[in-house]
Amino acid sequence: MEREKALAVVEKAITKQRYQHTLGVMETAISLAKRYGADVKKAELAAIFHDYAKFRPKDEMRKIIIEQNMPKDLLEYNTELWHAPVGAYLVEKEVGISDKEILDAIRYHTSGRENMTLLEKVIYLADYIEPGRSFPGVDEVRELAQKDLNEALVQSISNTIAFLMKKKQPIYPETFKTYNALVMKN
Ligand code: DGI
Ligand code: FE
Ligand code: FE
Ligand code: FE
Repeated sequence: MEREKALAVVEKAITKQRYQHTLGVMETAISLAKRYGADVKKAELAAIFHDYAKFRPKDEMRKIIIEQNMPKDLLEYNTELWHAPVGAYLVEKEVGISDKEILDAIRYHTSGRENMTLLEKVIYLADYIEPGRSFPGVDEVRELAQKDLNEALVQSISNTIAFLMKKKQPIYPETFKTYNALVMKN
């Protein structure tokens, strides 16, 4: 699918502000893909659609998680986690993208997972460091992203976990698994 077509589709599904974020993720993902040798076209499409389901009604997302046999523990954790796997499902069903690598990059963009592919890492990181983000510590991750993809990823996941813990939010086990897998490899 061409970029312009993809952007037109996603623009209708999300808010203006989220669309600006999406453009930032797209540019950042393309640049990271070039730097680290990921498929640039797949990175572009995965970035464009990564937050496709962000504004779906919770009831619709809950139904899809149950009916499509997605991990049931998702339902016990923050609803913010849902748009990633539900997005992968809807992008295939409604947009017609069937490339598994692209769909997995969408599916795991919020929690990550053990043994992430290069494309999944690129999308996870692009989502965290796109120019519109202003998390504490994001500039450090931006600098790391120029040097070492895995180092940058560890730092971004560590920041996210620390942020959630500070707010006394539950941490989805997959998020911890992602973190452990990355630090145990280093
Ligand atoms: O959709 P975005 O805002 O671009 O970013 P995202 O999909 O990476 O994350 C969405 C939200 O999910 C963000 O506010 C942090 C939250 N989140 C990520 N991992 C976990 C989590 N929330 C909980 N409770 N547990 C997690 O493991
Ligand atoms: Fe997201
Ligand atoms: Fe993220
Ligand atoms: Fe995002």
